[in-house]
Order: sequence, then C-alpha cells, then structure tokens
Amino acid sequence: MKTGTHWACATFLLAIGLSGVAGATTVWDESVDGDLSTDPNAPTPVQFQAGSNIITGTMGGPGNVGDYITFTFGPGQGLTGLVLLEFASQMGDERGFHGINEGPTSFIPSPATQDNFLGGNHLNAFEAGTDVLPGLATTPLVGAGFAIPLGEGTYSYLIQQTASDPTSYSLEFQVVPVPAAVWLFGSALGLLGWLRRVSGR
Ligand SMILES: [Ca+2]
Repeated sequence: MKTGTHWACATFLLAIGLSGVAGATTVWDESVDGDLSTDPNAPTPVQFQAGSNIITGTMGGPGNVGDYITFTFGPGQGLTGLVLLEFASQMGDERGFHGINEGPTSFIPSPATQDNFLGGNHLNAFEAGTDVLPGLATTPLVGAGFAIPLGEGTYSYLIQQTASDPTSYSLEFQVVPVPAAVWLFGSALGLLGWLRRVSGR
C-alpha cells in the first residue's frame, strides 16, 4: 500500500514537472486559428492562462498593417514578461511598433492617439529572444509607462509594421502564475511528506 502511495506521489510530481516544461500554451496561431483582428475598434479576444502564452502571426503586409488583441486579467493575475520570440521581415524592415492600452479597444498609433497608450515602443528584430515588457513599461516611446506586473484589468495590445513588409512574429506573454504557485506549494508539501515517509522507512 505504501509503495503504491509513493508511486502515485512520484507520478503526480512527474506530471507537475512535465506540465512545467510544457507550460507554454499557444493561445493564437494565425496559420491555424485565422487572422487576428486588424481593427483597433474590435481586437481579437484571447484567453491568457498562468504561465507562457504564445501568439504567432504575420503583420505588415497589404491590408494587415497591425494585429490587435484584447485580454483580461482577474484578481491575482498580471503580466510579468513579454518575450519577442521571433521577428522576421520578408523585405528587410526590421523595426515595427507595439503598444498596450487599457480597455477592450485600441487605437491606430498617431500623434493624436499616442497618449492613449500605457506604453508603446519600437519593436526590433534584434530584440528577438528578449523580454520587451520592461522597455514598454519604463522607457516607452509613447505613453506614461506602467508598473510590472501589469495587473487586474482589461487591456488591448497591438503589433504593427507600417511599411508594406510582411513580418512574421511570435510573442510570449508571461502571466503571473498564481495558480501554478499554489500548485508548486502544494507539490512541495507533497514532496516533503513523501521524503519523510521514505526516509522514515
Ligand atoms: Ca495578422
């Protein structure tokens, strides 16, 4: 009976570990899920979960200057990182723009709308592999900036390339893992109990 319990616990811990490794969730992939909205008045709603949320798409081509999404964080949720995984232009313009604002709708960036953004910044190909959220939050090109994590509320995000240069991109939204932390705490307690039982034999 004890051995069975240990196996169950070990399997449980393995599952937790695997879920940690496989924690990146593809939230939207335009090649699978269709084009994201190009309309600032109607961003595509996406559901973020605790952990890594990946969005992959293309913008910058004719009729697709920018992609717009909107998302909501509940209590205890927030954005802690935004990693640019990929930024690949077809014609060599390696600088785009991205921005975040409060509310379920967004704006076409312009001198008239720039103050509506919490933060907006250039997004460069050379930033691939880095977290671009701190730049957006603390040294934005437009907007007053914001604190990290970006907490409870509804927000919209846009990524754009105004040059007619189709650019594929991939972004990883890192959401405060409150439930995951609870799970880890629980599994740590489980591990402790398991070690005690093992060492006590
Ligand atoms: Ca698109």
